[in-house]
Amino acid sequence: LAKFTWDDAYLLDEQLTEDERLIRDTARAYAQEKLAPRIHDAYLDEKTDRSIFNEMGELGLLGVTVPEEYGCAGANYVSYGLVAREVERIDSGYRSMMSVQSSLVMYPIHAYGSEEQRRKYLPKLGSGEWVGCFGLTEPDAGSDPGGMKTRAEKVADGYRLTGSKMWISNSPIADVFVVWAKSAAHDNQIRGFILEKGMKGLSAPKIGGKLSLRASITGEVVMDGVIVPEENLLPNVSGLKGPFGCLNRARYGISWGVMGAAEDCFHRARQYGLDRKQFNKPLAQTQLYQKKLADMLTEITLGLQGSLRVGRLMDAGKMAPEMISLVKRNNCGKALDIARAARDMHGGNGIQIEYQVMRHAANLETVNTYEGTHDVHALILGRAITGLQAFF
Ligand code: TGC
Ligand code: FAD
Repeated sequence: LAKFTWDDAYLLDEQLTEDERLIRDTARAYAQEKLAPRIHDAYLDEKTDRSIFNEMGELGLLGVTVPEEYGCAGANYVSYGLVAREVERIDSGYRSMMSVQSSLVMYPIHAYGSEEQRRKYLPKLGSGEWVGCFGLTEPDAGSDPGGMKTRAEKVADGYRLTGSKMWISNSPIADVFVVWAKSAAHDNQIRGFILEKGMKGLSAPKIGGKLSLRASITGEVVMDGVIVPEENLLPNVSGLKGPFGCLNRARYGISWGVMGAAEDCFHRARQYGLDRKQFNKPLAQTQLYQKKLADMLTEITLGLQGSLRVGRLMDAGKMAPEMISLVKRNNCGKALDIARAARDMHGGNGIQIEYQVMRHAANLETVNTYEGTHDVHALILGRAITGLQAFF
């Protein structure tokens, strides 16, 4: 009989290639040594450390799936997921910074951009010299991005963009803005545009007062007649499938990331239960405590296997978006449950920043909402199951 390993129940490690383990180990060492010591203050002070992009870039952790000819790692989607898991083990906000840059900014420039755009933007985004953001959501168009009001009108040599985007990760510190707008010159189809900091009429005020994801800066993107040159239009995609193609990658990464946060909560709850005694015995020696730990381990193990399977299918070119909805929805919901349970299992200490679990729980509230809410992914799956769409 094999020996059971409580922290890797289905031997995930063994299912990875040598290269995947190498990237995972790089991300883990960085996250533990450089990110973990910063999160306490960053979270309490609501401060985003810009240099994290440079550090991640130096280690090749930005745009890991973008080919090497653009200065990136050219790794597979399983590797990308493993990076997300290690970074989010520390904090969902740090993973957010990484995944927006990788999946929502570098991916569309690589997948839909011209060769000139790729050469101009990808190396600097990959190194962290430039920070990117992705503007899809608007104040009145969240779950329904097709209802966006941002408009692009044709003008001499380019387009004039007018509108505003809401809840945009990284925007106040961004150099590069991938923005989606309805373009009058293209039958009102949604098109992608690359905007740059400093363009006249472009601003990105910070959204303050967040009680979640406080280490990752979020803002608006306000476009007051911004003139964008023709060469900044993403030429190779049109319609909602453009932004959704990016979201597929980011949502998949999130499915791994949230399992990292859940693992951190599970490990902390286990250790807390072993260390703390009530009624003359460790909390971990009570049936209720053990049941909670068993539930956590079960969901984490199954969730990670689900993400690995979807990653393998993506790498084999066999991904359907519904596969991603399933694992994004399941893993976010389960991670949130696990973080809330871990908070409870820490008793009063659970509300303290030092014990980390309430920070994860607060973060996971956002992660369960962004990139398609838990319920929106249920409706995507419901549509695939029944052939009937229930959005409107
Ligand atoms: P629908 O009619 O379903 O589709 C319109 C067109 O898009 C295509 N499509 C996809 N293509 C690729 N991948 C997918 N996942 C796709 N889903 C749809 C579809 O084939 C169609 O193409 P065509 O050629 O026929 O026009 O569109 P709908 O308007 O009915 O959509 C409904 C719904 C709910 C599925 C969709 O709007 C949705 O997913 N809403 C959620 C919005 C969302 O996820 N927003 C995320 C914003 S970005 C963000 O949150 C970043 S946070 C990141 C961080 O900080 O980490
Ligand atoms: P709504 O769409 O108004 O939803 C509110 C509630 O109604 C939810 O429970 C939802 O499930 C439910 N609902 C909606 N439609 C239906 C329906 N048809 N049937 C049943 N229930 C429904 N966006 C970007 O473009 N780029 C970013 O970088 C980005 N970063 C973000 C960072 C943070 C911190 C946050 C909080 C959000 C971010 N977002 C970003 C926006 C995010 O994607 C949206 O918040 C999300 O898609 C939900 O949209 P909404 O907030 O407008 O909620």
